[in-house]
Amino acid sequence: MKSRYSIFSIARNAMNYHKDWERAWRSPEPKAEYDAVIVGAGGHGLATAYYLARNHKLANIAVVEKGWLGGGNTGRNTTIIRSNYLQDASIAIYELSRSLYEELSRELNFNVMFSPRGVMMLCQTEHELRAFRRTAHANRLAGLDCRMITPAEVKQIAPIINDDRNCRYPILGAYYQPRGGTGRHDAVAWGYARGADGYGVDIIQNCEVTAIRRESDRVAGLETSKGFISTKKIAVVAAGHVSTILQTAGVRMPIESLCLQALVSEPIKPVLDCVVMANTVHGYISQSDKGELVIGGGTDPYNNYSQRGSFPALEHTVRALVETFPIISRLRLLRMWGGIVDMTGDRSPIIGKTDIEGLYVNCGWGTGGFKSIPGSGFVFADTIANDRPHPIAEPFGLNRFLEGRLIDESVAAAVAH
Ligand code: FAD
Ligand code: PYC
Repeated sequence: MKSRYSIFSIARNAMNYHKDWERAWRSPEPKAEYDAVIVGAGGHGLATAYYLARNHKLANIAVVEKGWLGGGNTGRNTTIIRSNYLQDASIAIYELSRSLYEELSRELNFNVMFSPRGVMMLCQTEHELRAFRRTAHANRLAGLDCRMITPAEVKQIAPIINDDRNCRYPILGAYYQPRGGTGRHDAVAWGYARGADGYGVDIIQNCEVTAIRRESDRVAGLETSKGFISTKKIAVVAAGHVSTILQTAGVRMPIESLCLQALVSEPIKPVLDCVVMANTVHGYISQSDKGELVIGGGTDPYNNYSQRGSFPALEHTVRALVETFPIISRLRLLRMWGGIVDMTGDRSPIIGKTDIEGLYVNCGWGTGGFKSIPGSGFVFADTIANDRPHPIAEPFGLNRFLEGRLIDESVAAAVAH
């Protein structure tokens, strides 16, 4: 178990000039064998490890990561947390996740800076207004706290919005989820890593999985850059790389990998205290605690494995947002980057078992899986521990593509179309 972070531990460590802090997680070498191995130390992999250890008492487990933990999409996203999806199955998992975020800092004894500052999805066409009214009805029927708001309320909540009725895409209203918001992406990864390590989970960084080894229809272990690791349970949670890893076990995934880019401005004084998504013009914006405006747009229009920003995407996103938020035209940009997102055809995740015994997969969160890290880890751990889908995970099985049971979230996922 880890020693607790508290005001007293800060005071105690201050006495020793902060030289004696315990390491947040160890850096172990892989053992020859584990009960279960998770591939990918992003938020989903780390949360899965944490709940496997905490809820299901499985401690002889490892998370293997080819780079550094949280260095994939988890550390590259724009940190929007909301649960306003359209289909019942999606609302269930995203709201489980959002509600776990409410208590996550306390649960992990690590400040994940969950900030329920409100998420607003602008309606800038009649069609969008109708679509979001429908989502709001579906969400309220499922018990979510949300409402449609008028253009005047939009302006009141976000005064920097252009409310000119004669502009190209005037604000006609918005969908509003008051307890949606943001969190600190790195802290979510670090908090789960520290928590999992405290329960004895080995987190092995700089260890690339090169192949899954099978013995007929069951898994035998993993070939990695640090040697072979024997295990009877493998959970692949590798976002945009999931299809190449599963290919080595002969499993073909219905996933496309694309780069999604984002950027931040120079820090400025507080101008925006909620998250605004403007799906018609294809952009979203919030202000970080450091003062930077965090801005993103849509995915690259072609499949690729690039983790970099590009000028065409920058231009497209900023041009789209400038009309709705005129003040950003005068800002300087600080940096931009990209992450490789894993897109399914119905824009919903895949969580569950494969046809190979002991091989589990959690992916397909695409452009929207930061918000789902706690809920996904919770239900996936239960699925692995009990070798059957958790009821909330069940609709998201891989078999839905064979059975034609798609969970269409191409509109609610907003940036994912
Ligand atoms: P990752 O964090 O990518 O982790 C997968 C890990 O697997 C990586 O660390 C990778 O290095 C590792 N890996 C890959 N191959 C191997 C291998 N062979 N061996 C070992 N390890 C391997 N979601 C939201 O909810 N809200 C947002 O505002 C939001 N904004 C986004 C903005 C951008 C620019 C991007 C790129 C994504 C955004 N997302 C957002 C989506 C979200 O970031 C992802 O869905 C989520 O982080 C996925 O987490 P993960 O743990 O599945 O994947
Ligand atoms: O899913 O809310 C989201 C999102 C915002 C930006 C990228 N994804």
